Amino acid sequence: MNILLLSMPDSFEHMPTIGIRMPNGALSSLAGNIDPHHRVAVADLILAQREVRATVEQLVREWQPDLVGLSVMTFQRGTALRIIQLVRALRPGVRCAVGGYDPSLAPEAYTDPAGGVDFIVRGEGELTFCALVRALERGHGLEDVAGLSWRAGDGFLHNANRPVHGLEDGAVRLPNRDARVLQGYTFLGRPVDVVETSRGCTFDCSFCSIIEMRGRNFHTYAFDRVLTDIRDAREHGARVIFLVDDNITLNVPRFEALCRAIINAGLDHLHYLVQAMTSAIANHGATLAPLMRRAGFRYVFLGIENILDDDLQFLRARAKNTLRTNGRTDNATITAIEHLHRNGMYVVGGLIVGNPDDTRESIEANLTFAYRWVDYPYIQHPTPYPGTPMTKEFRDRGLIINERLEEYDGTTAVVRSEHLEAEEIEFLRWQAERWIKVRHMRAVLRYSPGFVLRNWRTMLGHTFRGGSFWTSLLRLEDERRVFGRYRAIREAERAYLR
Ligand code: B12
Ligand code: SF4
Repeated sequence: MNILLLSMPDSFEHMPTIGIRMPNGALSSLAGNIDPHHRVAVADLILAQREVRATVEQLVREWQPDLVGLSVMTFQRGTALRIIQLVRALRPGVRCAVGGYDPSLAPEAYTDPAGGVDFIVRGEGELTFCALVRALERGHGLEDVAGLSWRAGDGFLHNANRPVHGLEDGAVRLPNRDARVLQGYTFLGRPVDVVETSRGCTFDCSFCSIIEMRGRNFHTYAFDRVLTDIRDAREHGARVIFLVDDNITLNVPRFEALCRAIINAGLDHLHYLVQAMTSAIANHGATLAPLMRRAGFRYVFLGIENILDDDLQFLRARAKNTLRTNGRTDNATITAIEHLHRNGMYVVGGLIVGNPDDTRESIEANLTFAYRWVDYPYIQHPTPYPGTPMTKEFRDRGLIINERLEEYDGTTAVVRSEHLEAEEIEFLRWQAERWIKVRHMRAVLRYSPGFVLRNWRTMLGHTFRGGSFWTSLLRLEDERRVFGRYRAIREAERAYLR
């Protein structure tokens, strides 16, 4: 069978494609887990963001797919459905499957017969997709494929859920990177790849989709497998590895052992990026942070979420931001950042502003904090993704003001607070964080001089689109007018499939 797997081209504000284009880890993992006699191609459309139509046309012509699979986040839903229409027009007999967070958490959005979706893979995909492909190939019924929803006539049947898979038994095989057919993955000019060492998390932050997706659990791959995967990524050209685990810092002794394993395996010449909890770094940073640095970690995404206690309570993120000292508990953020900085790592600061009770002052307190402490801002607005507890609260309080899902990209404020309009919240964030990004360019210059010398104009242009660095610096133009133009540009950018 010919199978074409696609990830969506839609990107968001903090990942300008000039500097960051990551492979989608799900697709290469799916490709590695179907039977090897199938012909499979993986195409990350982020690599062809401005030529989506031409790229899809060419891929369909070249691969003549019998089955197309799309990986979809909520803000990418519209693009995914448009791509399915295009694929169907090009190849009428093709069958289309969708998977990932959005189809798993909002399957009803994909069941309209006009949408063109034949199969929805809910939750973890490797075993379900493999079983689906086998059943299609052999002409078997689909009733027994756990985790699958499928079109039957004009309706959709939803099979039982597939239990979350323990990764320890080796049933999920390594990703197949040879299946990738587009080139150009980059992290600030260095080739990048993604590797998983674990899945799941036992916390229950109210904004996070993961709990609804897979429940509260944590499963790990054996280190041998992880190191083989890293070597494979390196052999495919990667010099930077993003460990995409949901929460690798859930088990700190294991994470420390992983750092040692990376060093002992001689894989510490690569650079690593990772997401971490502030409490884990703050409470264990004295030993963990030096080890991370020795293993090659350079950028750490810290889930700070908010520096104010009331907001942390709303986000249910207090426990993971707690520092314990002599029986006292404090906010862990500054201690965590200090450990990372002392060991030469950059902090990507994940903050969420615009929560229901936020005022101008509470948002400004977070932005000022980010300016003081964070190297690169990853400041977002709370976004009501399907199935999260936070979504229910925003809906119950009547605070959702925008239902256009393509704008649910994290940096468009689609909810207001009790005290501020959504647009004002977004303006405050936009206005503040451009300067943190500009400041970080010096560090990027040290990290990747050639890349910055080639691209600094485009990078600056992206950060200040709608206006310009100089007019903003010298305050030559009304910031609100520039913000209006920025929003118009952003809106136009979202038409990925022209
Ligand atoms: C790593 C990661 C990223 C990386 C992405 C790297 C990459 N290119 O893949 C970065 C940092 C770039 C990123 C950015 C964003 N992310 Co992100 N990210 C994650 C994270 C931590 C892990 C995803 C991952 O790779 N897992 C490993 C793979 C193997 O698992 P998987 O993706 O779940 O795929 C499995 C199944 O879903 C399924 N599957 C997936 N696709 C398909 C397709 C088919 C055909 C089939 C059959 C099955 C299938 O099978 C896979 C294997 O089991 C998750 C979850 C979390 N804890 O926060 C969030 C998450 C996916 N991100 C999310 C979001 C919203 C974003 C952003 C918009 C920013 C933001 N607001 O947080 C941006 C947008 C990215 C962009 N395109 O510009 C949301 C999605 C919510 C939703 N309902 O859509 C999540 C769930 C976090 C959350 N907020 O709850 N992200
Ligand atoms: S700690 Fe991270 S992965 Fe776990 S529930 Fe919270 S945001 Fe999600």
